[in-house]
Amino acid sequence: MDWNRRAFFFAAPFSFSGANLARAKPKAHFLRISAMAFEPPPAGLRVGDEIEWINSDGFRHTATARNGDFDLDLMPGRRGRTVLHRPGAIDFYCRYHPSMRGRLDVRG
Ligand SMILES: [Cu+2]
Repeated sequence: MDWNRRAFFFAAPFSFSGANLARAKPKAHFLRISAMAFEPPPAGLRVGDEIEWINSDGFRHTATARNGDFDLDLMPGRRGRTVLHRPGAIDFYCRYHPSMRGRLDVRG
């Protein structure tokens, strides 16, 4: 067995595991803010994924995690990204309008 064949032989069980590859690849999700509200949070969030927050409203808003994981301040028309670092439920709100809130459910 030459070196190339041997490398293929050992790598194959991992490279053909499509489910593991799909799970390892982080995704970007979008969460829009408009009409003084966060749109419903995306489903299927996983650790390592990103949320892109889009402020489509005419007012300044924040996306602020109650657990301190993120705090984005977004002027009207601006967007920003946060990364999900840990599993669990993350409650978020807007610091300027505390009645605006939502929850991200992040799986490990
Ligand atoms: Cu706000």
